[in-house]
Amino acid sequence: MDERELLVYINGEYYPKSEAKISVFDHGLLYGDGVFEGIRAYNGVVFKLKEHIDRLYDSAKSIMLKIPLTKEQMISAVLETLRRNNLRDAYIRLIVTRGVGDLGLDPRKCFNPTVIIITDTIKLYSKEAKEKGIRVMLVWVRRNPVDTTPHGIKSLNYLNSILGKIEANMAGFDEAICLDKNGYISEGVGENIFIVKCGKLFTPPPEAGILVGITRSVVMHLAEKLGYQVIERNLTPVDLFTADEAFLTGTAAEITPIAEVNGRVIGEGKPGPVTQCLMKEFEKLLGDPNEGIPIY
Ligand code: PXG
Repeated sequence: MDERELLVYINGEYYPKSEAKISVFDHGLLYGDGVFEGIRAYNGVVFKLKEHIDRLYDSAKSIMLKIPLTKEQMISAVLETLRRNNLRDAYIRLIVTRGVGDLGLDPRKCFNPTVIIITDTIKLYSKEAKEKGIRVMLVWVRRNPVDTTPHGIKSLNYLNSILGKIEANMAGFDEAICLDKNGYISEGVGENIFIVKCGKLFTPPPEAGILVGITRSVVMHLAEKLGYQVIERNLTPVDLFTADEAFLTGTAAEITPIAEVNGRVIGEGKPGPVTQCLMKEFEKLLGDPNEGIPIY
């Protein structure tokens, strides 16, 4: 074993990255039958860890997957994985699959869920994206409606997002924005969206097929604390084209300004004052022990 290799938690054991493997009969692989969370640690504090764990267990409950650890045990396992890897700033991927079964899709054949905790050091969005804003594209693929495989369950089925991402990649855009089945703005492929109009914030409601992001909730509270009105309502593509400002939120994206949508310049084509103010205030929360759980 290479001593510098990161350790990955699988079902209570720690494996060096190159030996961290699961069965090809795992239904997470065969059917996307499982749930996950993407979490970050900043300066020794896992940001909103409890909220992410709650969402993981809610996702698991929705698909009738019983996680074989209590929430407290799961939190301890995440912190222990970070400590074993000596990480203070990290990206954490927590995955629970249905586990090993046979080649039929019946989940009753899977007796032991697979629990995986990966901790790594990836930088997810560029400094330039934050400073200049990104160019996004409204894509043809509609967000899964709430009565299909909804994004409210953070499951291993991300093909809907990947199709959106491919369209944006092919057309040379930085990110994709998806519409819901009624043609309203839903979300990015792994981010929520906000617009600013006349000093008020607007963001699509859960009915638009979104994942109710933890960053979205943090930003909504932050904005209200700063005196901005925040309104959850359906937004049309025209609302987005004509916004004064727009930005994405997410664990990876944090707050990322949008400069352009399908060729329409948003506002001045650079991060606007409300977005900049929120970015600055958001930054202050990162690494604050009151905003998460300390690793050490
Ligand atoms: N919508 C979807 C569909 C997501 O997957 C968000 C919104 C934002 O939610 P949070 O809770 O993170 O504010 C997500 C989150 C990645 C990556 O590697 C994606 C997410 C989280 C972390 C990493 O692309 N998606």
